[in-house]
Amino acid sequence: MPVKDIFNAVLAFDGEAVIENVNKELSDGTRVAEILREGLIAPLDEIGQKFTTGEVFLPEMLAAAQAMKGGLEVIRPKLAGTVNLVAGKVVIGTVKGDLHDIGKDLVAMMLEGAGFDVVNLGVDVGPDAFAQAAEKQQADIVALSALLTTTMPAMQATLKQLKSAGIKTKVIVGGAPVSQSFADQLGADGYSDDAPGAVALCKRLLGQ
Ligand code: B1M
Repeated sequence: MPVKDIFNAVLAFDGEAVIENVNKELSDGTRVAEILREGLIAPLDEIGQKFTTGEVFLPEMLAAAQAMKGGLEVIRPKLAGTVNLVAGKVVIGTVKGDLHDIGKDLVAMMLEGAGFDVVNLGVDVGPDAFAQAAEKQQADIVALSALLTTTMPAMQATLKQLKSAGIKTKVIVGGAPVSQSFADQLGADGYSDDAPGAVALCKRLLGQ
C-alpha cells in the first residue's frame, strides 16, 4: 500500500509524521481519496476495532484521532469536487448544563474521519440552540452527548424542542450514563456507547 507510512504514523500517534507523509504522497501524485481512505480512515477503523476487543483503550483512540486530524487538515482543501466523500451532515454538542467535551469531540473527529460534515456546537448547548442549528445547517443527524446523570433530562428537552419546532432530523444520543434503554425511552433514533459505534450508527441511519 503506497500510503502505508501515513497509516503507520496514525497508529504510532505521530501527528508530525502524518502531516509529513500526507504532504509527501500529495507531491508524489497519490490520489487524495486513496490518502484519505487507506492512509487516514483505515487506521482509525483498525483502532476502533481494537478498542471494541479491548486491545487498546481510550487514550490510544483519542491519540490516533488527533494524529489523523492533522492529515485531514492538509487534504481538506483538496477534497471539494475531487470525490463525493460527504457521508451526511451531523450537528453535535454536549447538552445543557454539561461541560464534558472529550468524548463528544472524539465522536466528532471520527465522524469527520469517516467523511461526515460535522458542525460541533461545543458544550452546554440548550435545546433551542440545537433546534436552530439543525434547521440552519439542514442536518441529517443531531447528535447529543451527556456525561452526567443530572444532564440526561436535557436530552429529553432537546428532543421535545426539535419535535415542537417541526424538525424531523434523526437524533442519536450517547455518553457514559446513557444507555440503549434510555434512548428508547426518549424516542431517539439511535444510541452508541462509543465513537466508532456512533460512526457506524450514523452510516446505518443514512442507509450507507
Ligand atoms: Co466530570 N464527572 N464532572 N469532569 N468527569 C464524570 C463524568 C464522573 C463519572 C466522575 C465520577 O464521579 N466518577 C461524574 C459524573 C457522575 C454522574 O453523573 N454519573 C462527574 C462529575 C460528578 C463532575 C462534576 C459535577 C464534578 C463537580 O464539579 N463536583 C463536574 C460537572 C461539570 C459540568 O459538566 N457541569 C465535572 C467536571 C469535570 C471536568 C471539567 C473536571 C472534566 C471535564 C473536562 C472536559 O471534558 N473538557 C471532567 C472529567 C475529565 C471527568 C471524567 C474523569 C472523564 C470524562 C472523559 O472525558 N472521559 C469522568 C469520569 C470517567 O468517565 N471516568 C467524569 C473520556 C471520554 C473519551 O469518554 O466522555 O465517556 P466519554 O466518551 C465516550 C463515550 O461515552 C461515548 O464515546 C466516547 C468515546 O468512546 N460518547 C458518545 C460520548 N458522547 C457520545 C455521543 C454519542 C455517542 C457516543 O452520540 C451522540
